[in-house]
Amino acid sequence: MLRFTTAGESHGPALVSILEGMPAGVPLLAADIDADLARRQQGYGRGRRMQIETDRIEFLSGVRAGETLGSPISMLIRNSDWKNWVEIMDPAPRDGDADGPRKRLVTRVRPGHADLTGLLKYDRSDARDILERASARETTARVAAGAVCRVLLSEVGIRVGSHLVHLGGVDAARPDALPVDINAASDASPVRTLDPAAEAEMMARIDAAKKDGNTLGGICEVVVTGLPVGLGSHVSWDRRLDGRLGQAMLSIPAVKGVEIGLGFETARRAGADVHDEIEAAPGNTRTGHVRRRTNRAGGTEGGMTTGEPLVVRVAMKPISTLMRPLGTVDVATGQAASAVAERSDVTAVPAMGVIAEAMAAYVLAEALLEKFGGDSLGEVRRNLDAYLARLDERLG
Ligand code: EPS
Repeated sequence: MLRFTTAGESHGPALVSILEGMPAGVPLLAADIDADLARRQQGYGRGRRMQIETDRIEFLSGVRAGETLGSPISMLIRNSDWKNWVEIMDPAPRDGDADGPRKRLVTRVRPGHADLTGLLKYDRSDARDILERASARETTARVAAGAVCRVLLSEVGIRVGSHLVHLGGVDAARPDALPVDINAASDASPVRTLDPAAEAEMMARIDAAKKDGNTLGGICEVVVTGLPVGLGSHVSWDRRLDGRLGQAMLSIPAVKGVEIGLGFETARRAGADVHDEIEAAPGNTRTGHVRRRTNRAGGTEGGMTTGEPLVVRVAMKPISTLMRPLGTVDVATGQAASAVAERSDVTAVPAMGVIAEAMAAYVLAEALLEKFGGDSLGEVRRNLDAYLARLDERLG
């Protein structure tokens, strides 16, 4: 089984990402991962923190001479901001300090944030004990794990990209034909959209929100091409790929909605305007030598990939740290108060697209290894090739 875990607080010394179950022999350089970390740091509307950090991984295990070993891959990403937070985040008690063991207590909990619920659940009096881990800083470590998965997928011809389709009330027009290299096009936009007119309007909305002390959400679309038919399974609820993608996407901080293909729109249409008619397409091995005339399903049927592009849309709410704070209760006094207004971003939707790519890459790498798994990349390739050869025999 492929699995990963992350550790680390936003203003602690470092983040850690451990990915277990990657086969041996996958070519892997730190630069492959750093490229995705840098992409995640981009995006118009980010705050000052991103100027402090230059995220890079250090391999601690699992890679030798530019190849995976099949052992757990552990990666360290240092927080440059740690040096400014040592006193506040010191793991050792500072009982001798004049203002006690905790500095800069957060008690004016933010509506919409994990602050209040986490504080009650974990029985803490300082919301920093919650917010440091709830922070989207953690997604750096996810992107590191996802970047390794992306390399495995690319070795077998699967490509993961994303672009923004909505930000802060502005819809982007989706081009009829997406570019082959979606990320080369979307990364060139400060808001990672493929619609230049929408880009200008989105940036204007971000400027206005910033001036207003407000924040903005949005929607990204992840598109995966080159998938073979049959990843995931219809046989059990927890093997259905749609459900696994949904869980992965909804686990991203501030994500509130996921659609596959037409998503919610399918409920409004009659069947003839929803289901994708099938026709023969000799030579399309990965779909089983057929083609859908449309791809409203977004690349899955029965919880399995069809071989058509996988299209997943992910909706993010506005960040809950507002510079013009909302009303709350100060948990230290029980009195009405304005929520804490710590440094933050106006929007992080462009970054969320990169994080959603990472989560998709992880889920798909796991499903790939379930079906074609082996201890080495060569064995995975042989298993995949044998399956594709069988598809050629059937309808090819
Ligand atoms: C975040 C608040 C900001 C963001 C941070 C997420 O950080 P800070 O409190 O240090 O200003 O920049 O995002 C990251 C650090 C990151 O790497 O994406 C929050 O409260 O979630």
